[in-house]
Amino acid sequence: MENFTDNYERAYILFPSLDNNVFDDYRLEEIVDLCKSAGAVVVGYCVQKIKVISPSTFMGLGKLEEIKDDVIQNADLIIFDGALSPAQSRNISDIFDGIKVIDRTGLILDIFAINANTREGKLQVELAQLKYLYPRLVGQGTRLSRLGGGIGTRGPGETQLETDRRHIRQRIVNIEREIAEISERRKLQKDRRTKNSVKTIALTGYTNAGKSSLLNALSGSNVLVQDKLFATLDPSARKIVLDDISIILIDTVGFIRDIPTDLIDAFKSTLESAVNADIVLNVCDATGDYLNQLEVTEKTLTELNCTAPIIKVFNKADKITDFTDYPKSAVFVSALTGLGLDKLKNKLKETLQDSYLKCKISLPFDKISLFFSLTKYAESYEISYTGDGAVADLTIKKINLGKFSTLM
Ligand SMILES: Nc1nc2c(ncn2[C@@H]2O[C@H](COP(=O)(O)OP(=O)(O)OP(=O)(O)O)[C@@H](O)[C@H]2O)c(=O)[nH]1
Ligand SMILES: [Mg+2]
Repeated sequence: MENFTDNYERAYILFPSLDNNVFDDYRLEEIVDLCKSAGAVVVGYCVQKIKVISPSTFMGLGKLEEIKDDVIQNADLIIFDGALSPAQSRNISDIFDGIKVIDRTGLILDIFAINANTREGKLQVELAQLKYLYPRLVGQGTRLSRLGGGIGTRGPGETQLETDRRHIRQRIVNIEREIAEISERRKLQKDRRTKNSVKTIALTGYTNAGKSSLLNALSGSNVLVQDKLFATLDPSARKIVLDDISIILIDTVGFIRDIPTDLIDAFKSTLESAVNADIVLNVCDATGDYLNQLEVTEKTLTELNCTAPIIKVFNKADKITDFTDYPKSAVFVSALTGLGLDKLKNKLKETLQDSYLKCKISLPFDKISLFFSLTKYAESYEISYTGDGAVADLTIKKINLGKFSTLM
């Protein structure tokens, strides 16, 4: 299927095609890209339509027996594009003479472990891995340590894998505490930004859609861009000025369908600071299966309680010639050629202006203390006292209008 060298692990993909997981070219391309990003080369794949999931091996035994010789001869590991229980993964491994079996979550966690750079990023990945491994350690014996390196073994070291579950629980607690501290520090920074009324715009979206490229194109900087899934793990921020408005652009980790929940949980604090931005961009790859990409990102943003206005940005428009079937509300851009960037900037300015409201409220004396308890929801305010109370000049986000309704 592809040239490879001795440095690559040879992966054979098993793809169970269920009603909610129908096999198509995009899915094949995606799982092949995930393998590549983890440093493996795909030597073959097998798709099986599945009506009833086998509790012991997920896919049918007959099918697995059929490909057995091919897999044993040509592959170093099996990548299963789905979620396996620890027992299923052991049983499949046994059919193929003890070959390493990694499921989709294990594969994604592995890529994250390779790409984490900062202390927080590393902690978040370790947390997700430990939560994933924890139930898998029962009755594993030496199995995990026998794997001897490569995909599925990166991240927490061998010694940690071998220690008992209590140790892991303790480590989870410690990591969670440390992440909370880092997140608290970030919150302080954010409060400072809000005070200085710097606006924030988060670039979220499907992995490899071009979020980092767009950050570079908009800010003239040079953050890492790669044709790899999950190249960005640690959020980076860049300042830009649009007319007179100072804006911080935040690049974030990409999303993917069937993203492991442990991973979203582990990255929650970083992601939350992004989705609390003034505007969130849902960047998708206009050359890919963009409807799925939009949906996955929107679903994840909802799970993260994102309340910011979301702008759909279709990147890689330099490769599109027919724009007819795309959603009407989309903004087309190319981070590569600069196409559409002016339009996007205008849209950002409009949305920023639209999302704020200036108003004047008259406050009788008995409402003044209530007003002060609500000022945390205001972007800025000025109060002047009159004979029968006070008048407040407020700038607030439209979404916070309801908070002040008892005063109006
Ligand atoms: N043709 C074309 N390619 C682009 C464009 N923008 C980005 N790319 C390519 O798409 C790939 C992914 O770009 P990134 O900016 O790393 O994507 P990302 O969304 O940050 O990806 P992750 O951080 O891995 O989630 C790279 O190979 C880019 O060169 C574009 O406008 N047009
Ligand atoms: Mg990126």
